[in-house]
Amino acid sequence: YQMGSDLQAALDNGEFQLYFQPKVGLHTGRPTSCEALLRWLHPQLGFISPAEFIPLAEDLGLINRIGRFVLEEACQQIARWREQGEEINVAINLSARQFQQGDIAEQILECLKQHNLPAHLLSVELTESCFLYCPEETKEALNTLRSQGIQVAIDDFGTGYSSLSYIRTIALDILKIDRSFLVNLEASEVDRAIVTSIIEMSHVLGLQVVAEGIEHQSQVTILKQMKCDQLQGFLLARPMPADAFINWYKHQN
Ligand code: G
Ligand code: G
Ligand code: NA
Ligand code: MN
Repeated sequence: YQMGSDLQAALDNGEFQLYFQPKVGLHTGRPTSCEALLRWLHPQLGFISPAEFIPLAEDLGLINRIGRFVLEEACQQIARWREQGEEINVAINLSARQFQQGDIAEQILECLKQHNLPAHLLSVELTESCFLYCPEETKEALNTLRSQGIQVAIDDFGTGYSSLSYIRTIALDILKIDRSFLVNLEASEVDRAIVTSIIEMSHVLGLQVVAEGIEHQSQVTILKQMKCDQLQGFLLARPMPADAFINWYKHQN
Protein backbone atom coordinates (compact mmCIF):
# COMPACT_ATOMS: atom_id res chain seq x y z
CA TYR A 1 0.00 0.00 0.00
CA GLN A 2 1.37 3.42 -0.97
CA MET A 3 0.99 5.46 2.20
CA GLY A 4 3.51 7.96 0.84
CA SER A 5 1.30 9.39 -1.88
CA ASP A 6 -1.57 9.65 0.61
CA LEU A 7 0.69 11.60 2.94
CA GLN A 8 1.15 14.24 0.26
CA ALA A 9 -2.62 14.70 0.02
CA ALA A 10 -3.35 14.42 3.74
CA LEU A 11 -2.30 17.98 4.52
CA ASP A 12 -4.47 19.42 1.76
CA ASN A 13 -7.41 17.23 2.76
CA GLY A 14 -7.30 18.26 6.41
CA GLU A 15 -6.63 14.74 7.67
CA PHE A 16 -4.13 15.87 10.34
CA GLN A 17 -5.18 16.93 13.80
CA LEU A 18 -3.35 17.83 16.98
CA TYR A 19 -4.11 16.00 20.21
CA PHE A 20 -3.00 17.36 23.57
CA GLN A 21 -1.65 15.45 26.56
CA PRO A 22 -1.09 17.24 29.86
CA LYS A 23 2.02 17.28 32.01
CA VAL A 24 1.17 17.45 35.70
CA GLY A 25 3.19 18.80 38.62
CA LEU A 26 4.11 15.86 40.86
CA HIS A 27 3.67 17.79 44.09
CA THR A 28 0.75 20.06 43.20
CA GLY A 29 -1.14 17.47 41.14
CA ARG A 30 -2.03 20.32 38.79
CA PRO A 31 -1.47 20.51 35.05
CA THR A 32 1.55 22.62 34.16
CA SER A 33 1.48 22.45 30.37
CA CYS A 34 0.68 20.06 27.55
CA GLU A 35 2.33 18.32 24.61
CA ALA A 36 0.86 18.56 21.10
CA LEU A 37 0.85 15.14 19.42
CA LEU A 38 0.03 14.83 15.75
CA ARG A 39 -2.68 12.42 14.59
CA TRP A 40 -3.46 11.32 11.04
CA LEU A 41 -6.97 10.10 10.34
CA HIS A 42 -6.55 8.25 7.06
CA PRO A 43 -9.85 7.93 5.13
CA GLN A 44 -9.40 4.17 4.59
CA LEU A 45 -6.87 3.04 7.19
CA GLY A 46 -8.15 5.00 10.21
CA PHE A 47 -5.69 6.47 12.71
CA ILE A 48 -2.05 6.07 11.75
CA SER A 49 0.59 6.64 14.42
CA PRO A 50 3.15 9.42 13.97
CA ALA A 51 5.76 6.76 14.82
CA GLU A 52 4.86 5.38 11.36
CA PHE A 53 4.25 8.46 9.25
CA ILE A 54 6.81 10.91 10.69
CA PRO A 55 9.79 8.81 9.47
CA LEU A 56 8.02 8.45 6.11
CA ALA A 57 7.42 12.20 5.95
CA GLU A 58 11.13 12.73 6.63
CA ASP A 59 12.11 10.39 3.79
CA LEU A 60 9.68 12.07 1.40
CA GLY A 61 10.81 15.59 2.29
CA LEU A 62 7.40 16.45 3.73
CA ILE A 63 8.43 16.94 7.34
CA ASN A 64 8.96 20.67 6.99
CA ARG A 65 5.43 21.20 5.63
CA ILE A 66 4.02 19.00 8.38
CA GLY A 67 6.14 20.82 10.95
CA ARG A 68 4.78 24.17 9.78
CA PHE A 69 1.25 22.81 10.08
CA VAL A 70 1.91 21.66 13.65
CA LEU A 71 3.43 25.03 14.60
CA GLU A 72 0.53 26.97 13.09
CA GLU A 73 -2.14 24.75 14.66
CA ALA A 74 -0.44 24.87 18.07
CA CYS A 75 -0.23 28.67 17.99
CA GLN A 76 -3.86 28.98 16.88
CA GLN A 77 -4.88 26.71 19.75
CA ILE A 78 -2.84 28.62 22.34
CA ALA A 79 -4.45 31.84 21.09
CA ARG A 80 -7.98 30.38 21.25
CA TRP A 81 -7.49 29.15 24.82
CA ARG A 82 -6.04 32.52 25.74
CA GLU A 83 -9.14 34.26 24.41
CA GLN A 84 -11.13 31.99 26.72
CA GLY A 85 -8.97 33.13 29.65
CA GLU A 86 -6.75 30.04 29.89
CA GLU A 87 -2.99 30.53 29.50
CA ILE A 88 -1.66 27.08 28.67
CA ASN A 89 1.87 26.27 27.57
CA VAL A 90 1.95 23.93 24.57
CA ALA A 91 5.03 21.90 23.60
CA ILE A 92 5.56 20.93 19.97
CA ASN A 93 7.86 18.12 18.82
CA LEU A 94 10.61 19.03 16.37
CA SER A 95 12.52 16.53 14.26
CA ALA A 96 16.19 16.79 13.29
CA ARG A 97 15.22 17.59 9.70
CA GLN A 98 13.48 20.73 10.88
CA PHE A 99 16.68 21.95 12.55
CA GLN A 100 18.67 21.01 9.45
CA GLN A 101 16.56 23.42 7.41
CA GLY A 102 18.25 26.26 9.29
CA ASP A 103 15.35 28.66 9.86
CA ILE A 104 13.23 26.85 12.43
CA ALA A 105 13.81 29.44 15.17
CA GLU A 106 12.75 32.25 12.83
CA GLN A 107 9.65 30.29 11.75
CA ILE A 108 8.64 29.82 15.37
CA LEU A 109 9.21 33.44 16.39
CA GLU A 110 7.32 34.65 13.32
CA CYS A 111 4.36 32.40 14.12
CA LEU A 112 4.21 33.62 17.73
CA LYS A 113 4.28 37.19 16.47
CA GLN A 114 1.49 36.58 13.95
CA HIS A 115 -0.72 35.22 16.72
CA ASN A 116 0.38 37.93 19.15
CA LEU A 117 1.54 35.30 21.68
CA PRO A 118 4.12 35.60 24.47
CA ALA A 119 7.03 33.17 24.04
CA HIS A 120 6.51 31.53 27.44
CA LEU A 121 3.35 29.82 26.10
CA LEU A 122 5.33 27.69 23.64
CA SER A 123 7.88 24.95 24.31
CA VAL A 124 9.81 22.75 21.93
CA GLU A 125 10.71 19.09 22.44
CA LEU A 126 13.59 17.54 20.56
CA THR A 127 15.40 14.25 20.82
CA GLU A 128 19.13 13.77 21.30
CA SER A 129 19.34 12.72 17.63
CA CYS A 130 19.28 16.42 16.70
CA PHE A 131 22.67 16.86 18.40
CA LEU A 132 23.97 13.88 16.44
CA TYR A 133 22.70 14.83 12.96
CA CYS A 134 22.95 18.61 12.93
CA PRO A 135 24.66 19.85 16.11
CA GLU A 136 25.50 23.33 14.86
CA GLU A 137 22.05 24.19 13.49
CA THR A 138 20.42 22.74 16.61
CA LYS A 139 22.62 24.69 19.03
CA GLU A 140 22.07 27.93 17.18
CA ALA A 141 18.30 27.50 16.97
CA LEU A 142 18.01 26.55 20.65
CA ASN A 143 20.06 29.57 21.71
CA THR A 144 17.80 31.86 19.71
CA LEU A 145 14.59 30.27 20.98
CA ARG A 146 15.68 30.25 24.62
CA SER A 147 16.91 33.82 24.49
CA GLN A 148 13.37 34.77 23.45
CA GLY A 149 11.78 32.82 26.33
CA ILE A 150 10.72 29.62 24.61
CA GLN A 151 11.29 26.56 26.78
CA VAL A 152 13.40 23.70 25.47
CA ALA A 153 12.89 20.06 26.48
CA ILE A 154 14.95 17.00 25.61
CA ASP A 155 12.55 14.18 24.76
CA ASP A 156 13.09 10.43 25.21
CA PHE A 157 16.16 11.26 27.29
CA GLY A 158 18.60 8.38 27.63
CA THR A 159 17.62 6.49 24.49
CA GLY A 160 19.66 8.41 21.88
CA TYR A 161 23.08 7.50 20.55
CA SER A 162 24.52 10.98 20.90
CA SER A 163 27.17 11.86 23.46
CA LEU A 164 26.08 13.58 26.66
CA SER A 165 28.42 16.50 26.08
CA TYR A 166 25.67 18.73 24.67
CA ILE A 167 24.21 18.95 28.13
CA ARG A 168 27.22 20.95 29.36
CA THR A 169 27.24 23.48 26.57
CA ILE A 170 23.61 24.01 25.62
CA ALA A 171 21.14 25.81 27.83
CA LEU A 172 18.00 23.71 28.32
CA ASP A 173 14.94 23.83 30.56
CA ILE A 174 13.48 20.34 30.79
CA LEU A 175 14.59 16.71 30.57
CA LYS A 176 11.93 14.13 29.76
CA ILE A 177 12.95 10.68 30.95
CA ASP A 178 11.98 8.07 28.40
CA ARG A 179 9.18 5.67 29.29
CA SER A 180 11.51 2.66 28.90
CA PHE A 181 13.35 3.63 32.11
CA LEU A 182 10.10 4.00 34.06
CA VAL A 183 8.05 1.01 33.00
CA ASN A 184 9.83 -1.40 35.42
CA LEU A 185 10.61 1.15 38.09
CA GLU A 186 9.11 -0.90 40.90
CA ALA A 187 10.83 -4.18 39.99
CA SER A 188 14.18 -2.96 38.73
CA GLU A 189 16.85 -1.64 41.07
CA VAL A 190 18.96 -0.79 38.02
CA ASP A 191 16.22 1.39 36.53
CA ARG A 192 15.70 3.11 39.88
CA ALA A 193 19.42 3.87 40.03
CA ILE A 194 19.36 5.30 36.50
CA VAL A 195 16.29 7.44 37.13
CA THR A 196 17.60 8.72 40.48
CA SER A 197 20.85 9.71 38.78
CA ILE A 198 19.09 11.50 35.93
CA ILE A 199 16.96 13.47 38.39
CA GLU A 200 19.93 14.44 40.57
CA MET A 201 22.01 15.45 37.57
CA SER A 202 19.12 17.49 36.14
CA HIS A 203 18.59 19.39 39.37
CA VAL A 204 22.30 20.23 39.64
CA LEU A 205 22.05 21.59 36.11
CA GLY A 206 18.90 23.55 36.99
CA LEU A 207 16.62 21.46 34.77
CA GLN A 208 13.08 20.31 35.49
CA VAL A 209 12.44 16.60 35.07
CA VAL A 210 9.35 15.09 33.42
CA ALA A 211 8.70 11.33 33.74
CA GLU A 212 6.96 10.03 30.60
CA GLY A 213 4.55 7.19 30.03
CA ILE A 214 3.29 6.93 33.61
CA GLU A 215 0.56 4.30 33.86
CA HIS A 216 0.67 3.11 37.48
CA GLN A 217 0.30 4.71 40.90
CA SER A 218 3.36 2.75 42.12
CA GLN A 219 5.49 4.73 39.67
CA VAL A 220 4.11 7.99 41.07
CA THR A 221 4.99 6.99 44.63
CA ILE A 222 8.57 6.14 43.72
CA LEU A 223 9.04 9.24 41.56
CA LYS A 224 7.78 11.44 44.40
CA GLN A 225 10.47 10.00 46.69
CA MET A 226 13.01 10.67 43.95
CA LYS A 227 11.90 14.33 43.78
CA CYS A 228 10.87 14.17 40.12
CA ASP A 229 9.08 17.38 39.06
CA GLN A 230 6.36 16.48 36.55
CA LEU A 231 4.50 13.47 35.19
CA GLN A 232 2.97 12.63 31.84
CA GLY A 233 1.13 9.44 30.96
CA PHE A 234 -2.12 7.57 30.57
CA LEU A 235 -2.60 7.41 34.37
CA LEU A 236 -3.04 11.20 34.40
CA ALA A 237 -4.67 11.63 31.00
CA ARG A 238 -4.44 10.31 27.46
CA PRO A 239 -3.73 12.60 24.52
CA MET A 240 -7.06 14.29 23.68
CA PRO A 241 -8.54 16.55 21.02
CA ALA A 242 -8.46 20.25 21.98
CA ASP A 243 -12.06 20.41 23.24
CA ALA A 244 -11.70 17.33 25.43
CA PHE A 245 -8.38 18.63 26.71
CA ILE A 246 -9.71 22.03 27.80
CA ASN A 247 -12.70 20.35 29.41
CA TRP A 248 -10.37 18.06 31.37
CA TYR A 249 -8.10 21.00 32.22
CA LYS A 250 -10.89 23.15 33.63
CA HIS A 251 -11.92 20.36 35.99
CA GLN A 252 -8.43 20.02 37.49
CA ASN A 253 -8.17 23.23 39.51
O1 G B 1 1.64 10.36 20.01
P1 G B 1 2.41 9.09 19.78
O2 G B 1 2.84 8.29 20.96
O3 G B 1 1.74 8.20 18.81
O4 G B 1 3.77 9.60 19.07
C1 G B 1 4.66 8.70 18.52
C2 G B 1 5.93 9.44 18.17
O5 G B 1 5.68 10.50 17.24
C3 G B 1 6.58 10.10 19.37
O6 G B 1 7.98 9.89 19.26
C4 G B 1 6.27 11.55 19.20
O7 G B 1 7.26 12.38 19.74
C5 G B 1 6.22 11.70 17.69
N1 G B 1 5.39 12.84 17.31
C6 G B 1 4.11 13.09 17.65
N2 G B 1 3.69 14.27 17.13
C7 G B 1 4.74 14.78 16.45
C8 G B 1 4.96 15.99 15.71
O8 G B 1 4.10 16.85 15.59
N3 G B 1 6.19 16.15 15.13
C9 G B 1 7.19 15.24 15.26
N4 G B 1 8.37 15.49 14.67
N5 G B 1 7.03 14.11 15.96
C10 G B 1 5.83 13.88 16.56
O1 G C 1 8.41 10.55 21.88
P1 G C 1 7.30 11.21 22.63
O2 G C 1 7.60 11.29 24.08
O3 G C 1 6.86 12.52 22.09
O4 G C 1 6.09 10.23 22.50
C1 G C 1 4.93 10.41 23.17
C2 G C 1 4.10 9.21 22.83
O5 G C 1 3.87 8.42 23.98
C3 G C 1 2.77 9.63 22.27
O6 G C 1 2.49 8.85 21.14
C4 G C 1 1.78 9.24 23.37
O7 G C 1 0.56 8.82 22.82
C5 G C 1 2.49 8.11 24.07
N1 G C 1 2.16 8.01 25.47
C6 G C 1 1.83 9.00 26.32
N2 G C 1 1.58 8.53 27.55
C7 G C 1 1.74 7.19 27.49
C8 G C 1 1.61 6.14 28.45
O8 G C 1 1.31 6.34 29.63
N3 G C 1 1.86 4.88 28.00
C9 G C 1 2.21 4.61 26.72
N4 G C 1 2.41 3.35 26.38
N5 G C 1 2.35 5.58 25.79
C10 G C 1 2.12 6.85 26.17
NA1 NA D 1 7.57 14.53 22.65
MN1 MN E 1 9.24 11.02 24.79
